[in-house]
Amino acid sequence: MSRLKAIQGDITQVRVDAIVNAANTTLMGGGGVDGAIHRAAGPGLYAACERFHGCPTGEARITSGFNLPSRYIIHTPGPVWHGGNHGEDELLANSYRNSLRLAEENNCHTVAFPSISTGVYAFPLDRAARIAVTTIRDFLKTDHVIDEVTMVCFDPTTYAAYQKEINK
Ligand code: AR6
Repeated sequence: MSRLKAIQGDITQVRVDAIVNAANTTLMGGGGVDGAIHRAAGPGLYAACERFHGCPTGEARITSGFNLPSRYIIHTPGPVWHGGNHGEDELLANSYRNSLRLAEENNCHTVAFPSISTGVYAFPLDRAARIAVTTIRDFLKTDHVIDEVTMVCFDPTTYAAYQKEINK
């Protein structure tokens, strides 16, 4: 059975060992999924994130899940789309890979991702889905900690793009 699946839903409601947040380099919250996660987790998350003093694009940091049903939140700033010739593909792959690495190090068996960079950061959806699915599958080949990765897609178009890529 595949260890990677896509569902449509709100990632703040999902109960897994770690959810990933599509953050920005300040890690101090924002709109989109980042805003939703901060609102649902409560003010403790803001205080925890403050201690990191930011995070470079493609890297990841982990905090507790605070008021969320999930145990941990992994924060990663994905790349802003600047046309595709500014290392965007590699940076997006780094966000997925470094998040999975932190999940593995923290003994997480179940991990949920939003569609990183395809909202405010304007990364083309089909290209992002291809990179996400390839990177997650490559990681899972050598990982023996993570049982299941779920792509939690907020809208039907995003869900269709990931579903198509997973079924290829
Ligand atoms: N659950 C799952 N997915 C969601 C949710 C949710 N509750 N809410 C939105 N999405 P975006 P980015 C989807 O813009 O492109 C923030 O301000 C959304 O529909 O949240 O990486 C940060 O602070 C889209 O499919 O993230 C950064 O400044 C996907 O999540 C910036 O936005 C990503 O959209 C990051 O931009």
